[in-house]
Amino acid sequence: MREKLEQIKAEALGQIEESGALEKLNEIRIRYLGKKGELTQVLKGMKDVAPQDRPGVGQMVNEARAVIEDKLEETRKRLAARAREEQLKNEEIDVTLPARKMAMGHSHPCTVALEEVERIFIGMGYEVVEGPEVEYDYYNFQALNIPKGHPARDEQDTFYINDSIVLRSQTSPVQVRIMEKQKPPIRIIAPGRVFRSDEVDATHSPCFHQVEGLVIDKKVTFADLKGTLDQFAKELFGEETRVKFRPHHFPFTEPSAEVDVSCFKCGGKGCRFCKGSGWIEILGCGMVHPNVLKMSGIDPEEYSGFAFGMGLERIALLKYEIDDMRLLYENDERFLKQF
Ligand code: 2NL
Repeated sequence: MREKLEQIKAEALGQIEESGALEKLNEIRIRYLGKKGELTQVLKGMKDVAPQDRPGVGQMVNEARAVIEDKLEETRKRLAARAREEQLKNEEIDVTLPARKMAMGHSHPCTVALEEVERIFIGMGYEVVEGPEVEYDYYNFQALNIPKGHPARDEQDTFYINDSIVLRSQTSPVQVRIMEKQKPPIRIIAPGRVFRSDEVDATHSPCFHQVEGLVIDKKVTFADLKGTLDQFAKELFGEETRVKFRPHHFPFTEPSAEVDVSCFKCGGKGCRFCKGSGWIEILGCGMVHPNVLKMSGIDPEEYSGFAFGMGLERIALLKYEIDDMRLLYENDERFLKQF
């Protein structure tokens, strides 16, 4: 038995010595130390050993195993170090190669348009305010002179959460909340997401963005409104831009108007972009209705104000000459990275 073990040990050590490759080492480990390996076979033959000799043989097997394991480990380390050295010698790193380009994101065209609008109004002394997207019917409609049963409520095709709560269909409720809280003068813009139950097409989406503005002070007139929006249009579309106020109706302003700007493509002569008219509609506005002031606790005898509202997507589409709103929402990088 002893000779047999010595023989196995010598054989194993010899093979390890000659192995020369890491993969070979594993084969050797299995051959000698594995479940069906040579040393295990010896242990299985223990039943033929005289009982008094068994402890001695067991100890010899363990010693042989330890010696083989040590040799395996030592050889593994040596071979691994050699392989690494080889690799370092053969691999060339060209530090002069140009770096891989980083994929850089940038702002969405709507964000760029919003920041531009904000910059212009902040420059005129306005403050940017935000408010809830889920709103009470009271702030979205009633406080804006749109009582229950008013046709404007159907027109707007609102998402109702329940009888008294809606997804806001405009950002005016943000401004109503400010009027309730803050004594004039008020000079704010309220940008944000709004919701209407519209079918998706080139110019509609059930969720889009608005920027509304509100100014309230003593002796604010329609002339202030005109001057403000004239300045805004010039900053947004260019110094040569002219504005035109067309009479309109909104329940929350009186008088009300829609505002067109002279086409910045053709200068007003008429082209495909402005559909031949020379004008492009950009927003709605008016003098805040006395009922609206009263409901929020502002005395219409003492104060007056103007308000306006624009669709942000519409501004972005115009600015970047995009002809379909859906492109703004599809998040196709090939489209977005053009702006
Ligand atoms: C449009 C027109 C408008 C307003 C919004 C407003 C807000 C308050 C009081 C009075 Cl708190 N008016 N907002 C006024 C006129 C027009 O939006 O076409 N928006 C896309």
